[in-house]
Amino acid sequence: MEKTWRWFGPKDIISLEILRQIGVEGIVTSLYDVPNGEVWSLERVQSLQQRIEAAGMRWSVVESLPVSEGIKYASGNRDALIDNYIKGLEALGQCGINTVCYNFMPVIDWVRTNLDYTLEDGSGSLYFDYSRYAYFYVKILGRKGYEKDFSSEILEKVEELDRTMSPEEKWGLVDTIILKTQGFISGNFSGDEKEPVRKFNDMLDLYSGMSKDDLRDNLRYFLQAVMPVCDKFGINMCIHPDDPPMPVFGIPRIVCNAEDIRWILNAVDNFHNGLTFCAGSLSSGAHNKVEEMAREFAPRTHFVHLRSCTVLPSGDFYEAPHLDGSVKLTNLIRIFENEGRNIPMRVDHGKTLDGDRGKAYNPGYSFLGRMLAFGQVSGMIQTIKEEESH
Ligand code: DNO
Repeated sequence: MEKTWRWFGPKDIISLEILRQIGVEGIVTSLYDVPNGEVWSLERVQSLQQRIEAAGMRWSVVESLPVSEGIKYASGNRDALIDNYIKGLEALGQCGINTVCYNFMPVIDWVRTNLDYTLEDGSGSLYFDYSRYAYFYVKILGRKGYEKDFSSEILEKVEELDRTMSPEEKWGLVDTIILKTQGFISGNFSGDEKEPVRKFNDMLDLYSGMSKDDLRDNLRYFLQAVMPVCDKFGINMCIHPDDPPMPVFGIPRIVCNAEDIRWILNAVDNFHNGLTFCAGSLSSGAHNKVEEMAREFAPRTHFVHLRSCTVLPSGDFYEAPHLDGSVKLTNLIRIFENEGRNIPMRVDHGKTLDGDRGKAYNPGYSFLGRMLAFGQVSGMIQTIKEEESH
């Protein structure tokens, strides 16, 4: 596997130089300042690529070339948005950057409710609390029709939270779920959104009445449109699983389990229509047998995120340290090494260690914590490669 690292561009406080020193071979990044839906020009792609190459690495993966909301809900201008996307792929193709990660999660990308959960050793991690998620959905957004999505037990907890949470805690949930986790990923929300709740609700309304099959049709439409340019330049599109892998806020999600992934790969049966195997996202759903899925989908996996979660009986989960968690990363590495395609992998998030606290890192993207995980995973890869060469 190729050892890569998610770097947030020239504004990232982690330098390319230090990444080279810790053994990073390839960079995973994006043109973070190009608004979602606008064209990525050849000049912009080239200039970032040159900067990465000058530091002795290569731009291995784009994460993400974001798919505009209008493509996901099939707005009147979706063909124009797809054309812009294709132009971006052409620019990347001309530069030989051929792994493109994207997602098809409507409105909101990943969801967490606590960005400073303390692990037993005192370091920090990220947590998803089912009742707080439900509280945000029912009481803060004030959506209708939520009853079918929750057990009576969860709904009771929502009422209890409503009685006990302070206004600061309530605002903290908005800040975490919308601003802090969505703000840095070139998605639908910026970190300084003025009316985040209203915007969130307006966007959810765009999907009212949409079924899982409708969303699948829109993904197939998009994939069929981009495959010709992918075939031309050898670009591997790799869809990121939904995180967490379940429908949220009453709208469908279509990359939650093995059956969903099978559907996507078959709907457009082309090697260039592939998967980001994000073990972190998949393992946050107790229904996913992550190792089996890796075995089944390895031939169409073009990018790997290594990490796993600990899921609690309530459905809450937290991001486990890379040596713990429900999935043995060594087993995954063996499966992907077997493909013989030097598939890029990055460690997916890392713990927050003491020296990381107070620094302006994006949630999950600490330096020391990720470096620790990167070192651990590099050791695993090296050992497996050596074993296999015997
Ligand atoms: C969060 C990330 C996601 C991911 C996108 C890919 O940490 O894993 O935001 O980058 O879903 O499109």
